Order: sequence, then structure tokens, then C-alpha cells
Amino acid sequence: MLALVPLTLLLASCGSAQDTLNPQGPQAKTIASEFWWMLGGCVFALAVITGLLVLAWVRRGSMGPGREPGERAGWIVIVVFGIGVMVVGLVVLFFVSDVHIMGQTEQPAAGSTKLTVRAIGHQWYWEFDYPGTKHAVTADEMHIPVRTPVLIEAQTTDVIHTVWVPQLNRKIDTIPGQNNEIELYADKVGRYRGQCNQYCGLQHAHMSFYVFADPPAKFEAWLRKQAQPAASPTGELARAGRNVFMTGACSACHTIRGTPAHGTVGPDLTHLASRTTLAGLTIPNRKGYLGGWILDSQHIKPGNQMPDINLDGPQLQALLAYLGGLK
Ligand code: HEC
Ligand SMILES: [Cu+2]
Repeated sequence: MLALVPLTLLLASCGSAQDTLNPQGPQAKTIASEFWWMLGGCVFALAVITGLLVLAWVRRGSMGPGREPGERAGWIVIVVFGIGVMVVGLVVLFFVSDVHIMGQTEQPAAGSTKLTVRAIGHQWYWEFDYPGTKHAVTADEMHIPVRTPVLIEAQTTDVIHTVWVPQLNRKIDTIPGQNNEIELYADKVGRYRGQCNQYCGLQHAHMSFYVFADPPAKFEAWLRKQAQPAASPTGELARAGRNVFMTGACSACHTIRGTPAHGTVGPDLTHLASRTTLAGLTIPNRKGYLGGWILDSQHIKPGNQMPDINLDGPQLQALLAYLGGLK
């Protein structure tokens, strides 16, 4: 039974999402390769030390009281040498881990990136803005073009969070009043999972996000779409839903560009229907989940900043029809 405990730990590491040892970008590859070199060095050191211990054990009895006093000098040399090796080893590890990796993953030189994305932490979701566009804003799902250096400007509206996409680069903190920068570069088209990595309150664990690395043409089309104002509701039901949204509490907290809703407490919902997930990857973006979220978000993500909203059946159906059309 006890042997199963380490097995569960091992199995917990299955799967390749958020796996630093499955790097998909140049910076993450540097980090992974340094990890393997360090591990190799440590295993080598362990082997040498274990070998010396075994040697001492095998030769026990051949030393000790009665031997020539002069032989003790040899042991002092070994002890001093042992400490020396450790000190040198730790200094080398420090330079490799701190100075070298930091240098390799440092904020990109000005002008070396092709696109800027502002990643703004909120308790507990991510806002992604695309400066230079008018005004593409999304939440929890960032898109970037593949094989393109992208500058991430990490900021926060409240407390310290950390942007971390383990398969692409190291972590970067969002500090109040400060702008921290890091580069993201994805070698392959795909979806990379990220996670807030600085404990930021109750729902920190549900502050995840996706980075979609798209072929450049697909990305451009996505960005053009995101920059546009919201689609007007088509049909009676959706128009009624728009009314529920604009006259109810929703518009005080959420922005839908092209409408009177300008709230900034919650995520921008202008193109809500183009996202695959809701609320920091907590639930899929499907009608049933969305309805559940609106009525009872406090059950799905307890303590989050959106209150449960009291709506009757027809109001909810209308709202779902409207939100579902926000492609
Ligand atoms: C008091 C402010 C507030 C009100 C009122 C409010 N919301 Fe929210 N809403 C939020 C916050 C904050 C979040 C982010 C929750 C999180 O993920 O932690 C959110 C999240 C959402 C999301 C998920 C968006 C995403 O991209 O993940 C939807 C959809 C949503 N709200 C719809 C509504 C609707 C519809 C109403 C009105 C019936 C409404 N909200 C009322 C604050 C509010
Ligand atoms: Cu957090």
C-alpha cells in the first residue's frame, strides 16, 4: 500500500499540458535543457558521494586507532576538498540557474517583437488587450501568431499575479503600478495552457488561461474580428436578451463594445461566443454551462466577483440567445 503513494505522485505528472519538460518554444527549451544538465550534474555528484561512502564502508577497519598519526592529514584534505567542491558546485548552479537562464529568457530587446499583448490580471480572470488595434480585448483565451515573437506586457488591476505558460517561457509577475515584459514564441500551432502562479486569493486556482498559437492568416482574421464592435442581435428573443443585459445589473460590470454597456469589473463580453471556455477555464462555453454561470456563478467559482443573478426563465433564455450571438 505504501508503495502506491509514490506511484500516485508519479501518475499526477501524466499529461503534457503545462509541462516544462515538453517545451514548445525557444525560451522553454533553454530552461528544459538546463534542467537536464543540472539533473545530470546532481546525479553525477550523488554517484561520486555514494561511491566514496561505499568505499569507506568496504575499507572500514583498515583505518582507525593504531594507524600512523600522519594519515589523518589525508582526511583533512578530503574534508576541505569536499566542502570546496560543494561551494564551487553551488556557485556554478547559481550562475547557471539565475544569471544564465534569466539572460536567456529576459524581456525582449525593443523592436525585436512583432506583436504586443497586454496580459492584465484581475481577481480572478485574465484580460488580454491588443494595443495598436481598436480595441481588441478578450478574456482568458489569448491568440498569438505561430513562430512570431510576441511581447507580453504583464500588468494587474489589483494584487500580484503571475503569468506562466510553462511550455513557452518562465513566469513573469504582475506587480501593481508596474509593467513587466516577457516574450512568448510558439514553435508549433496549438493550444498552450497557462496558469496564474502567484497566490492571489480565494479563486487563484481557477485563474487559468489558454494561449492559442494560430497560423498567421488565421490569427489576423481572429484579431480583425475581435477588434470589431459586437454583432447586433438577430431575432426577437436575442433582442429581448439584449434588453435584459442593458437594463439589468450586467451592463454595470461588463463591457460589450458598440452598446451602452461599459462596465469594467468583469471580462469584456463583446465576442464571448468566440471563446471555448468561461471564467478562467473553469467551465466550457456552452449554453447550459453559461446559464448555470449566470444564475449561480457562486456555486461554480465560490467567492468570485460576480454575484448570483436572479432571472426568471424567459429572461434567462433571452439572455442566452443574445450572448450566444456574440460571435
Ligand atoms: C458585480 C459585477 C458583475 C455583475 C453585476 C455581472 N457580472 Fe458577469 N462577471 C463579473 C466578473 C468579475 C466575472 C469574472 C469571474 C471570474 O472568472 O472570476 C464575470 C464573468 C462573467 C462571464 C464569463 C466571461 C468569461 O469570458 O469568462 C459571463 C458570461 C458573465 N459574467 C455574464 C454576466 C451577465 C449575463 C450578467 C447579468 C445577468 C453579469 N455577468 C453580471 C462581474 C459581474
Ligand atoms: Cu493567482
